[in-house]
Amino acid sequence: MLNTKLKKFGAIAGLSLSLAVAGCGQEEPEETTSTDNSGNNQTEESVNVGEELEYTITGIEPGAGITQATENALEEYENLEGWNQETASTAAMLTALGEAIDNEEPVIVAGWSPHYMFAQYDLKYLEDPNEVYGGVEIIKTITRTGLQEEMPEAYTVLDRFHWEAADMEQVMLDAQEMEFEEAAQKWIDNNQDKVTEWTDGVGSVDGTSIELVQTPWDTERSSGHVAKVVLEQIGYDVELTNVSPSVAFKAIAQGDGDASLAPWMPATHGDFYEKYEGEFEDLGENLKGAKIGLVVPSYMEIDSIEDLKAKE
Ligand code: PBE
Repeated sequence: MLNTKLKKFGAIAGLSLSLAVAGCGQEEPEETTSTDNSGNNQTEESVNVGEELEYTITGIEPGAGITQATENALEEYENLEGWNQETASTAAMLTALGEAIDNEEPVIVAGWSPHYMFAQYDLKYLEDPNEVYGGVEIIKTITRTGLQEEMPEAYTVLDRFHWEAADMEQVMLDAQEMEFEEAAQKWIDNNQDKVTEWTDGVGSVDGTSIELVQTPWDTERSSGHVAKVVLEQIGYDVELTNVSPSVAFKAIAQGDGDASLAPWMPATHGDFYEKYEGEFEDLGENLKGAKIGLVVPSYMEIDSIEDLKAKE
């Protein structure tokens, strides 16, 4: 299923489908590119990946769900003994990934899809036999309790809001060249049939304020801005707030925010979901077929987290 979604992205982005397949880690490992005369065989090279990387995985923001998942992976995989995660920002991770690829060097990053990194580079997810990163993730919509009674129009639209990974990817791609608001408007203009399904029979309101809480990644900026524009079309005054995932759940649980389209489940934000369960309303998925995990360039010979070697 994920494969199909990624393939669609490949098609939309006008890029080779093999990129999408590589993104799922199903490509055969490539031949060694090493040309030295040391007689290194593949096994020895895999051993050296840890040394070359100084046993470091390049993570993203400290508050991301995937950052915690990577900490869990470092605990759960015995072969990751002595490894650590370096956190900074998504931008820094993408820079490190791009630089490593420019130099054909090894790199291991915390990655996720939908994301244009899979269209831009030839990448693969490392297999995760312990399922620390879950399998396939979904993205959910949650609201504060009481929203249905107080803002039934918004509630209905948010409840109906669902789209495909390819839709989100289109907004993410366009937002590379324009503001998210414009990219969202463009998607809405091109997908009137879907938007009409969400708004069909919903009455308009007169400037009621509503606050959507999102997390600061392009995936959620996309869904957040599309929801904002659609709600504005029916008369809401929409504020979009960017916070970390834990704060997003807390804000909705406390009623400080009205709704969020940002929770990734079950693995990415499962801990936050459980912490506040019962204090918010779960409107179900708004997107299927997301994924998080450790991502490497396809030219690396490792295929699984278990191929990494513990620090001696
Ligand atoms: N992400 C993108 C977020 C959720 C959306 C996977 C980087 C996270 O890990 O919290």
